[in-house]
Amino acid sequence: MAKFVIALFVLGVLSSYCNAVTLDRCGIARALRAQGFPEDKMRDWVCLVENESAGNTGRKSRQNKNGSYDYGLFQINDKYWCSNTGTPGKDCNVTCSDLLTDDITKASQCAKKVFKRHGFRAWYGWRNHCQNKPLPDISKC
Ligand SMILES: *[C@@H]1O[C@H](CO)[C@@H](O)[C@H](O)[C@H]1NC(C)=O
Ligand SMILES: *[C@@H]1O[C@H](CO)[C@@H](O)[C@H](O)[C@H]1NC(C)=O
Ligand SMILES: CC(=O)N[C@H]1CO[C@H](CO)[C@@H](O)[C@@H]1O
Repeated sequence: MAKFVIALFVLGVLSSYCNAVTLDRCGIARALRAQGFPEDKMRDWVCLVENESAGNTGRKSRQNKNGSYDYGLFQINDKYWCSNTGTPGKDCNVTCSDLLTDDITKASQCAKKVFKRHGFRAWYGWRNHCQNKPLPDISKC
């Protein structure tokens, strides 16, 4: 049983890597619009995604100092938000590999939940590169 579960997990991780895409600036903006992110904060979101994952939906971070990892376009942390056990769970009720696919529906819902609770300040990528900084020009997207 354990082997089976591990095999499934490995398959899941592999297939999610295969399905990953890297989005450029306008690709990010279009994908976020399709997920209903509000236009008045779009430049902040695009900046955040560029700095957190460089637009790579399949990005998994290296291990953070506190032992956690960050997943996907929004680099969502597995300490509170996504489950590493293979069954959906934690505050976003998803597996972490759900956050690595090219379908960003779940990752987007989860990011909105993080935002609702903490705002953009939840993301170091935003605090360090976007807050009080010139934001990306998406007027042609
Ligand atoms: C662990 O570190 C990551 C990245 O530095 C951070 O996003 C996360 O909130 C931290 N988790 C805890 C429980 O401190
Ligand atoms: C979590 O998601 C699963 C489907 O992935 C669903 O069946 C379950 O009801 C959800 N649980 C909560 C607490 O929302
Ligand atoms: C490291 C990184 O991705 N930096 C980006 C942060 O955001 C600014 C504004 O969008 C980009 O110009 C940087 O390339």
